[in-house]
Amino acid sequence: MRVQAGLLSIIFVASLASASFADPLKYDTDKDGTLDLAEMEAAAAAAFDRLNNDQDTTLEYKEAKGRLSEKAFVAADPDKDNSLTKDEYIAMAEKLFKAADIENDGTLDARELRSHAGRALQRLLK
Ligand SMILES: [Ca+2]
Ligand SMILES: [Ca+2]
Ligand SMILES: [Ca+2]
Ligand SMILES: [Ca+2]
Repeated sequence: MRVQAGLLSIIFVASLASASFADPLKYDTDKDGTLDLAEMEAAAAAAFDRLNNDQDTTLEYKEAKGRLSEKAFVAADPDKDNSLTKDEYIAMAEKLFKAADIENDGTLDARELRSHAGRALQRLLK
């Protein structure tokens, strides 16, 4: 049992490591080394369409599962209809973008994308 638990924790650590080494700038479509707001919004809109399995106009919690916590989902849903429109999804991504933009220069570099807010943002763009 002890050996198995040790092995599991190694697998867990390995998967965390590979997640943090994923290219944080893959949404940098103009390849200038930073993610600007337009690039982020395009990535968020594309992610919304990918996640929206039933092809309606909103994302339900089960469709968004794994991308954001239940608390974040509620915070992103100001009209409290238990679903996120594309505008609500992008507005939430914008908030994280601004929180991650530590230098406040309107773009996110690789270091800012690795911040807590930057990583939360990346989960929304996947
Ligand atoms: Ca860019
Ligand atoms: Ca839906
Ligand atoms: Ca809503
Ligand atoms: Ca910045």
